[in-house]
Amino acid sequence: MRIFRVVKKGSHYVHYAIVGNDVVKLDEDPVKALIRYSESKEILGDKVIGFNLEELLTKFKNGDTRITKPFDPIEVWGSGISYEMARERYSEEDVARITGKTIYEKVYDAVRPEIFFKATGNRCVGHGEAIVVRSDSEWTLPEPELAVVIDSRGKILGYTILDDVSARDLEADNPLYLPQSKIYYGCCAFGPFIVTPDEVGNPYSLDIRLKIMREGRVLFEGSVNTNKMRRKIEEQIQYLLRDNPVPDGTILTTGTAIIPGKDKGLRHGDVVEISITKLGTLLTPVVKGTQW
Ligand code: DO4
Ligand code: MG
Repeated sequence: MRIFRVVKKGSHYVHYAIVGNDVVKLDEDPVKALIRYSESKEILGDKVIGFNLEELLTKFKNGDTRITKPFDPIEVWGSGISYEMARERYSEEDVARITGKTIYEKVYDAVRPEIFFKATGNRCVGHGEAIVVRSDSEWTLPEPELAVVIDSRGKILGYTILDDVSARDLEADNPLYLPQSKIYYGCCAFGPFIVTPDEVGNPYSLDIRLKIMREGRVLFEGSVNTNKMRRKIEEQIQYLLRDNPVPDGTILTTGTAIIPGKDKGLRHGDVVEISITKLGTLLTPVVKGTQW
């Protein structure tokens, strides 16, 4: 099953599920539907005939109906330096060090992973909606990541594409600036779907692709397979939940391995395209700070 959401006439939100070949208008909260599905219970809702999903995915709109983020998570958390490539994060820069190692090398080798608070639902955007470059950042990058939606006990209810947009200049300047680098309006995009584990299969065999488009041209392209993930998702979830209760429908994003360079910082008017096998494509325009 895959879940998505549309907004009609700017304010009326409707959740849908694709179950087999049917589109179903959900009669219940999408997180509850994901939980029911994970317990092999019936999904509550009516079949819809003639739904033009393709138009929503390509044009983001169909009449007065627009696609948006699949739901409003209460909490979004991030895990970092989970791929080997991320160990080198900022190796070209004057990165903070602890006992001779950069903070990234240090966490890569440590037992404890990096887990950080990323966003609340109101700071997230969906497919076709704008991610934001902070007004005080000159170097902001997209971080294309596989994310999981979990219940309060850590069970994986679904997977989604997530962009952990980060003001890398702030983060590089001082580790104490990480929350400002990571958390602000428009710092996180996810969707277009939440896809259940039975449809995804092995989460360690998915291709993640990133494209940054500028003025109709490809500025940057990169890809990685999730088989390169070193901190496994279960381990990340375990640390997230340690002495830290989270609500049903929490999103945990599992880290990036695609790191565009210093000269690839996002600019107003760029478009970021992230695709993950079985999860689809998440397209987001970019706006600069005060203009959102
Ligand atoms: O502190 C750095 C953030 C790490 C991160 O977001 C990632 O590896 O994806
Ligand atoms: Mg990240």
